[in-house]
Amino acid sequence: MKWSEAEHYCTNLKANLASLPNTETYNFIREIIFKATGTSPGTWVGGTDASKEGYWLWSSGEKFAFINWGPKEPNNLGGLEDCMEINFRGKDYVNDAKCSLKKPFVCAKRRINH
Ligand SMILES: [Ca+2]
Ligand SMILES: [Ca+2]
Repeated sequence: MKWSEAEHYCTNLKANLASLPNTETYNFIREIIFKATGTSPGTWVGGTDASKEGYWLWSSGEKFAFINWGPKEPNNLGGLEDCMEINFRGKDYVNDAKCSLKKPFVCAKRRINH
């Protein structure tokens, strides 16, 4: 799905696209994708800078303090990349990609709901 469609799918499940607050969570999400598919396809997670260029947020509203971008990412290629993709080209590499691309995605629910 497109990033926005994927986020909508998640909110219908009272979840959001997964946020990656730390390296542990990042590794865990990559692991469950690999366990589920046997591969590491480019996958949407909840990071976006669609509302303000260069100002990244998690769709869940969690504090954004992400440091695991791939080298030279986010590069906002062509001025059009506002959505966060992990496993870029099957690699351990986080990329900003064009939100209208169709990719698999991971939803996550917070453990504690306030
Ligand atoms: Ca951008
Ligand atoms: Ca990029």
